[in-house]
Amino acid sequence: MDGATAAGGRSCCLPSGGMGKMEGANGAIYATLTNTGTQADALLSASSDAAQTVELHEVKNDGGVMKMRPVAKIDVPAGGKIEMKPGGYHVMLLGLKHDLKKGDKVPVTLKFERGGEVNAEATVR
Ligand SMILES: [Cu+2]
Repeated sequence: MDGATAAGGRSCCLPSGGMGKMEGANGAIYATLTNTGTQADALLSASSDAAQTVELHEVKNDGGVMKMRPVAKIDVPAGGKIEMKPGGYHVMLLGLKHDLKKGDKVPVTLKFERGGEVNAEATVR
């Protein structure tokens, strides 16, 4: 895995400030998942000491309103890659235990169906 980055400190995966109560408590990690194998894999879950709860989320356009929702897994096709980005898939950090500043490193463990656990570090941008 490469290119893990995090945007912390606010409800960053919402397109606008619609959920003020979340501000300062949540963050999202945008990672690029690359599958160099010949069999499909899937990201099943993620965990991090930096937050109370970590979920896999996607953002869907629901009747013109962008909403994020948890997903059970994120499929990564054989030889393919998934680029998480604002407005798409992200690893949601709910209830950050510390304020995150730009440049801070957030450890995250990603658990894959085939690949097992992968430790990564996300840099707050
Ligand atoms: Cu989210």
